[in-house]
Amino acid sequence: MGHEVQYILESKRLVWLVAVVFAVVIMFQYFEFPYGDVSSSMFSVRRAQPPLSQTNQTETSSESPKSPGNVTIFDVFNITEPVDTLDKGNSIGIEINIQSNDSTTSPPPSLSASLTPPTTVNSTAISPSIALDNKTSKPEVNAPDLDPNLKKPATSENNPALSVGESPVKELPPVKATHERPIGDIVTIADMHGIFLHNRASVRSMKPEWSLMVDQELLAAKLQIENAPVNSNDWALYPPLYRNVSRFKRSYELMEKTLKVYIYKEGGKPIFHQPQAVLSGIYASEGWFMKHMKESKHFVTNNPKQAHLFYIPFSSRMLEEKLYVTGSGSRDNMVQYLKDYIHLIAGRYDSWNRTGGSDHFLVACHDWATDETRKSMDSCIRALCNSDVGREHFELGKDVSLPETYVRSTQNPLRELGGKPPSQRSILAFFAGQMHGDVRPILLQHWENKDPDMKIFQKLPKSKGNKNYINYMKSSKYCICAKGYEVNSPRVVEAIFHECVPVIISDNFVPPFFEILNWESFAVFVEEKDIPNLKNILLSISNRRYLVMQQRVKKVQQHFLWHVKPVKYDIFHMILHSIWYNRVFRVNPVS
Ligand SMILES: *[C@@H]1O[C@H](CO)[C@@H](O)[C@H](O)[C@H]1NC(C)=O
Ligand SMILES: *[C@@H]1O[C@H](CO)[C@@H](O)[C@H](O)[C@H]1NC(C)=O
Ligand SMILES: *[C@@H]1O[C@H](CO)[C@@H](O)[C@H](O)[C@H]1NC(C)=O
Ligand SMILES: *[C@@H]1O[C@H](CO)[C@@H](O)[C@H](O)[C@H]1NC(C)=O
Ligand SMILES: *[C@@H]1O[C@H](CO)[C@@H](O)[C@H](O)[C@H]1NC(C)=O
Ligand SMILES: *[C@@H]1O[C@H](CO)[C@@H](O)[C@H](O)[C@H]1NC(C)=O
Ligand SMILES: CC(=O)N[C@H]1CO[C@H](CO)[C@@H](O)[C@@H]1O
Repeated sequence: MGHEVQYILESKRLVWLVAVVFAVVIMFQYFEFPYGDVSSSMFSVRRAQPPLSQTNQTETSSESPKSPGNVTIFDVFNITEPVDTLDKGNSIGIEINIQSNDSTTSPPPSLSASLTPPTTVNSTAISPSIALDNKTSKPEVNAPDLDPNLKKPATSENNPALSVGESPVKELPPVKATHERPIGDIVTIADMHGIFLHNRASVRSMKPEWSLMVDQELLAAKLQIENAPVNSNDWALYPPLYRNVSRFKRSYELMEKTLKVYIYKEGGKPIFHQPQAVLSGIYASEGWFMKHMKESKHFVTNNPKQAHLFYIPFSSRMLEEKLYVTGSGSRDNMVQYLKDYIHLIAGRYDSWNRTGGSDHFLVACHDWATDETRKSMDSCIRALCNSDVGREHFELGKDVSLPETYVRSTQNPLRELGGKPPSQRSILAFFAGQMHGDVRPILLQHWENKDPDMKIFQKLPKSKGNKNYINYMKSSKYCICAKGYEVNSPRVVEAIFHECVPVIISDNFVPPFFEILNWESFAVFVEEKDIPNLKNILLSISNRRYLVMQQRVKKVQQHFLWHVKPVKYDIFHMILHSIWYNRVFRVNPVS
């Protein structure tokens, strides 16, 4: 009970915080920028709220809000390159959609809350770092028995029947009892922007116990990123995809120039140091990252004193594979294993104690990793697929959302890349998957066999190489990425892989590379409660807007691809970059 009260108090603080950030951003935007990327994304999530009456496109931004009294939705279309399929006369830079005060459209709760500061204003109450969940009690171990057959490694190579995004290994029922959140208490992507900015501005790593050169280098990098030259963009980076392309470009350059990573040698195989074990299936991100990191001559240093980051090279998938006692419902031994490891390296190297672990990182894709690493590695930068900012302890601005990628061919991770051109995408929306979690049954209940435009299925029948599933992805306009047991799903990257616009239905999910990418410019976010309106929401997106998003999906694709040998701006470098970026912005040198 006390816990709940605590929780509600936290929520109020958050709402107020978001209000403050919102107001500041609006003012900033209003006075400084014709089109601020932050505020546009803060608003544009509401695009998903149907029914919206959209005005015709307007040539100028003169219809900016004169007061926050009327909710305005900005939608920035800055098409710097011609989009072949767009009508020629319409290549304007900015499109403004104004949300009418249509009585059927009640303002979304969090938005109206943002606009009306709560009377219980207490700025001292804002906690320095917002981690929404406050699990004071140990997660209750209360797992349904797991089918041992479901625990075989997800090697699609030898199991062609294994369905994309439907790996039986993947979505094991949660071991912990779910922490029920009050209804409606969700963190939307707009809220996430606010939390991120707040944490960025206010949360620092522990001050190092003693100073090293690397601290100065990081500080210098931070200054250079903050003062990144504008208009020196790389042709390979399409500005609308990014929160701030200039900063990203500068930060990426500095990473290439500066970053050194020390990889601990300790740790036995196969849990540590054996990436080959996890190169296919839905946890492949952690395996591929480990492989590329260990093979990198460019980034790896053998001198801990020269390292800006320290990698803890374990696989959360192998941890589960080797240590989880089927049917036990307990993760205690896995948690202990990691704790012992940290104890070992903290005793052997002074690097851990110097910063309390805040320059250490891990990359883990198993659902359980978020919880397993919560205690012993809380100070580390954790790249996690299960990036749940609601139920799990995922700290925006410190932790990194790791893309979950389903790799079918270890030899050729790019097999089946791409999809049909927009004009040949005849299906409005597609989903197929097992009924994991509580969102998918609702999706199916509303849309399975209800509407010919909505291809919403349970698990598809087996087909060789999963052709059936892939063909749907290649020929649909929108691919529905509904959460399973946890917020993450390989569908998000699969959709991008097949050039299908992702529709993310997973409240509290922090999408990959959140620090860098302006997700709302190429993906649609639909709140779980809006599933009944899904079709209207999708139909309310104009064809023009769809074409723009689809083109952006193609442009952002490079950041989500694994290559046998890493290439610039690919997923390996993006993961490393997000870790670097969070390290740089939290640097706290000895004064
Ligand atoms: C809000 O919109 C209404 C109609 O849409 C308009 O009459 C009113 O003047 C607007 N208020 C402000 C402050 O812009
Ligand atoms: C579009 O963005 C480019 C830079 O990204 C800028 O130079 C140009 O003025 C923008 N166009 C519009 C119409 O805002
Ligand atoms: C603000 O909150 C702090 C602690 O929560 C409390 O001590 C203080 O009295 C509050 N101030 C106001 C003005 O509410
Ligand atoms: C989390 O709960 C603990 C114990 O109740 C409390 O001391 C702590 O302040 C809480 N943290 C937040 C952020 O509410
Ligand atoms: C991007 O960041 C640079 C460097 O901090 C800044 O000068 C520029 O105004 C930012 N651009 C936008 C659109 O916020
Ligand atoms: C780091 O701190 C721990 C706990 O204080 C201590 O046991 C350990 O010996 C320290 N490590 C080193 C290398 O001094
Ligand atoms: C180009 C365009 O979308 N025009 C529309 C503007 O709005 C009117 C009424 O809302 C429509 O009838 C036009 O088709």
